[in-house]
Amino acid sequence: MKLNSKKIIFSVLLLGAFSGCSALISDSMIKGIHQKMDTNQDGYIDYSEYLADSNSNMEDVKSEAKDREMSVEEYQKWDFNRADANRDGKITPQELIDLARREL
Ligand SMILES: [Ca+2]
Ligand SMILES: [Ca+2]
Repeated sequence: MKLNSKKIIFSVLLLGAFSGCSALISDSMIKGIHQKMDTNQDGYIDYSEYLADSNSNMEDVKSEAKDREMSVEEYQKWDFNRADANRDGKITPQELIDLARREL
């Protein structure tokens, strides 16, 4: 399947937990993905947790970064900030749900 821009969050932020069928994503599924990425289970995804997930999908991250003419590092910061709507350095389940609703 060719990735399109609307699938980017799931190809990068959520890949591994998920494969396609964005129309079927429910809030509870997004919460489940959030829980999986929140490895220390404090209720937030911080940048290091995001990076751990992102770095495990490096081939996809590289191609997404290349499409945007960004370095991998720039792309990861941009991608994290996109989800972190209030810029407090932590992604809440609600921020992830809002992002999915916005981008899908
Ligand atoms: Ca956490
Ligand atoms: Ca936040």
